[in-house]
Amino acid sequence: MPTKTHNVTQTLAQLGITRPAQLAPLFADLRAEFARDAAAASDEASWKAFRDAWLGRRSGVLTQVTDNWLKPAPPELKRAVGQALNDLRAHVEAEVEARRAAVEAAAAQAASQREALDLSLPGVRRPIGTRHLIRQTFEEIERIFLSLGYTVVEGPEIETPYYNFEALNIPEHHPARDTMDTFYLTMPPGVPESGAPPHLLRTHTSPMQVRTMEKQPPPVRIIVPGKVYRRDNPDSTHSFMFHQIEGLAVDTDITFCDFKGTVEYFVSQFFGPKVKTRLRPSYFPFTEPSAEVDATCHVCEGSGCRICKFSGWIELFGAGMVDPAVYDFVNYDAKRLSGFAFGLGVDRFALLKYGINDIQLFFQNDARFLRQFP
Ligand code: 2NL
Repeated sequence: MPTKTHNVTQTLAQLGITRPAQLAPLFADLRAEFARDAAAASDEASWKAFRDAWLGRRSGVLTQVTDNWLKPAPPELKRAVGQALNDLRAHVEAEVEARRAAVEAAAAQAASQREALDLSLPGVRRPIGTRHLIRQTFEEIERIFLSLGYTVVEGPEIETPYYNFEALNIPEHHPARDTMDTFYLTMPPGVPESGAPPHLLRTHTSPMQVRTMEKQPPPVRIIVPGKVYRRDNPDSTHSFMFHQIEGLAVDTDITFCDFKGTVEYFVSQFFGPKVKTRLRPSYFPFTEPSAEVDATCHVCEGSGCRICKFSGWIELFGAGMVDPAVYDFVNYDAKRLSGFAFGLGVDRFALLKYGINDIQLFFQNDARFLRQFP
């Protein structure tokens, strides 16, 4: 900042100046010093010090020139000193302001450089996931039934024995319960519901079909996708949790022909037009008659291979005409109504369609497996 070398602390008399002509070099020196100070004011802090040093009311250079040079000047110098001081003041004020603008502009320029976006940098690529193959298979099946006028219904995975078993014509001690053993949730002692029949994890999505019939009058055309549970040990074809879609169509004039036609249409839409179906007699407590739906082996097209154990056929799912006993549970008129129902394993459908040999792959979430089904 302003060096102490300038002589503004002395009067003109002390400086030996007596004639107006001597003033020019004196003020020229001051301007030269001012120019050096101005050049050094390169940021906001040094600019403020520079401004105060020259324009400060108390002890700025201009104040000192006024107090020490102008005020005590003899009459013959006063006019010339006043004139020179005015010129100097105008110059200093203009230059201080110009420096302020320059310092601000430099700061803004530095900031914009610091904060500049480098548009040539590569972006952050976030890998976009895909729907799990089970989800994709759900959607493929749902799309086929939606095109036939069915509605998709979902419901709870925790159910009561009534909706999972009794209302489906599976009373306690019925042997069908052995193949549908599941997980029971016992309420801790003290919880209001303890002592009441325990809740369980549903073994099929049929409970939601029962609930739908309880709520709405016929006709009914629904499919119910969802997670189901069984007390199974995991292996390449079993899991204690798997995925099911059940279907139900109930109306006043639904026949076995409607059942067969729907099944054939669905299978050919899902597996392709080459695949043929057959119905094999079976048994479920909730359908009568009951059937297993088989399809010609998609690998050998029916000629026999290792996949179909040389039978030419692959078992797809179970189905049948709804047992009248089920209608009684939901207060439907069993004499007037008829319908069919089916239940299929989504995991099994995905295994068959995509040639996968281990159901556990669906639950391990190994990206190397999942990425094969984008
Ligand atoms: C299977 C195949 C099936 C049903 C599920 C059903 C539902 C109602 C009434 C009658 Cl509300 N049936 N569902 C029918 C046949 C087969 O699932 O292998 N289940 C053990």
